[in-house]
Amino acid sequence: MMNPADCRPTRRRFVGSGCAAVAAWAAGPLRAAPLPAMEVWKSPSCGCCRDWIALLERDGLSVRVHDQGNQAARERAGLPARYASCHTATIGGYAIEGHVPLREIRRLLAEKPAAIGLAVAGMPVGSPGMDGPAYGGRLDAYDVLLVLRDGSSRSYARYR
Ligand SMILES: [Cu+2]
Repeated sequence: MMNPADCRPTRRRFVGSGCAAVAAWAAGPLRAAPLPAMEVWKSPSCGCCRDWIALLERDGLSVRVHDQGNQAARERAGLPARYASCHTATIGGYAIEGHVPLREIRRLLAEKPAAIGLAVAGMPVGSPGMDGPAYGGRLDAYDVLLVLRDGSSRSYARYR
């Protein structure tokens, strides 16, 4: 690893590719970076969907909401029904099903795996938008699943 100090601008008009690598390393994959806009499909009456969207907007995400239910959007994304939750979103070419934390959305967009997207199946209490005083501070265990293009999945993050 070269010393980041070596990447200061010099009299030369370009910096070596090693400097780009150092800059990427210094930024880190989880650092807050501008994210693409998100679209969300949900039923008009879904309160926990609204709470999840409010958390994302609070963290600076731009969200466009479609109050048309989410089954068609889930099918369009190619997400098998076993991953179903109350809302389906798209961002940066990926599908996001259910109460997925922003942390894993950022990681997904940084790592860009070959996948359909992320899912938190069902509506586990304690996930973002399913938390707070209304739930008595209960925290159920859940996994954020990375859903691969063949419909299989693997755990991308575990909350315990
Ligand atoms: Cu929900």
